[in-house]
Amino acid sequence: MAKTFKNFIGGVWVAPTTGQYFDNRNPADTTDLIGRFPDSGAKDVAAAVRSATEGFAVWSRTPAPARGDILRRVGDLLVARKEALANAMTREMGKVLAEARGDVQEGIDTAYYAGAEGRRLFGRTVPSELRAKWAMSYRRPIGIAGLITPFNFPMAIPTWKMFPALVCGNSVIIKPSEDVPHTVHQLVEILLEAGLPPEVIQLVHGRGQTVGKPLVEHPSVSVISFTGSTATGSVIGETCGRLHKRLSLEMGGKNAMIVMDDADLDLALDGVLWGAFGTTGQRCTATSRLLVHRKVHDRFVTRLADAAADLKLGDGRDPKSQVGPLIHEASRSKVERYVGYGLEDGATLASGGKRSGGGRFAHGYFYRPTIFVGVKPNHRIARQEIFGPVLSVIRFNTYAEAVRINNDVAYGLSSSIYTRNVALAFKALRDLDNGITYVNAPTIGAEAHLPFGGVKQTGNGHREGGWEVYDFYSETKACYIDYSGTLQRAQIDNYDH
Ligand code: UN1
Repeated sequence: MAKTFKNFIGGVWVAPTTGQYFDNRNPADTTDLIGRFPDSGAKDVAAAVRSATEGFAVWSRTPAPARGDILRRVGDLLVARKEALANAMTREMGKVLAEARGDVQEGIDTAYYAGAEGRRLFGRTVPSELRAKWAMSYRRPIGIAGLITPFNFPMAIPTWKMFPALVCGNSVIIKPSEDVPHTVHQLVEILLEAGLPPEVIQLVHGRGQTVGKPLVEHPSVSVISFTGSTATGSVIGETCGRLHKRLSLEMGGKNAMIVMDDADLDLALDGVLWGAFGTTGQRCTATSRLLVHRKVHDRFVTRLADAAADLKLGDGRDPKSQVGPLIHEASRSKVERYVGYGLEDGATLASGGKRSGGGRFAHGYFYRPTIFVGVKPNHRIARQEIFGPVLSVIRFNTYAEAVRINNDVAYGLSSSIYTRNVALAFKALRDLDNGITYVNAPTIGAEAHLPFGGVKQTGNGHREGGWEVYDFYSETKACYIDYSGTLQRAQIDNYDH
């Protein structure tokens, strides 16, 4: 009998008011039922908001260094349980174990960074334009933060949002993706064990329509952070605009790697295999377009197609597997649909292009790493996000053309260039219109202490991770202290003409 899980609301683990549950299954083997999780509704969200309001009253008055201490203990617990958490993550999400360990490590890095930030959270002290007057700013907590997280980084992305929100003094309501509820369940257990006051965190499982929507629409939730599709982000953006809520959106990508004719091709080959097929292509940062200079195109593409055909597909918990399954059947059907579009639009399959079924693949959502060559920049597979193991190769003639192709899509998350020319590398940092650019590394691999996010339809101007996210989760107050003992009128008494 699989375990039935609960929400965490009001400081206790509780069943959903709906009485409904959904199954969480292993995408590499759907006969493996991990557990039944609450299919909650608006009433559960309302109860979470009531509790988070009490949590905010306590937590916002707790000194920030003390809040940081709890995050540091969370980091210690994540370190101690890294292996078990990674195993459980692979079981519910499918990514290979080495990557699941990396995902937990990103949570650890985020915890220690947040822990230290509790002792900084800098404001600014600046001179006043008037005599005997002090001027400074400091950061205040905002209120309740509603966090909606995706399936592809079951630990890292929830921690990117939750830890800075908490260190800044906000209380949190999180709705994790219904594909990976178990990882966040364990994360909440760890937060409580580390000493977080229970009302400060609420976990409400369920679907976007029935939990995400009421969370975004609830007038008492002042901050929303969402990672997911651009279509859902638009709907959330409209709601938050109408209700004047602070909102951070992290959405799609169509990230390109550029291989110049002077590139180290061995390095570029390792890079593109990792960037395109790591996490089975299910990263916002995945390398989904490969732009190759015509002088090296044919030889590079031949090697690439052979190497991709050799990648070993399988259960992520098998140490021999290099590529795991997709998250669910809808996602595999989407990949199939796009492979169809690639062929219809006139591209040529160089590798993959089919499901892996039968035998040990019979009960999983496996799909072969797929490469299209002869792709034109206007093909659908070169413009739309697929979120699967499909790489579109485009041939180019000049650096300027590569930049144009890179920039001419709706998204702007990450990009990469392989070259031995230092001047060109710096030019690319200037010219590529993305939030993140890598030189001689693929489009994936962001580190927790730098800002993460993209331009154009990837985001709405905010960043996760790094120092910038602390601006997002805090309000700035400007403070003036006049100790002159007289009325001093700014802009007037100090300029008498
Ligand atoms: C994502 O793609 O959704 O940079 C997050 C990376 C990871 C995080 C990716 N550190 O690929």
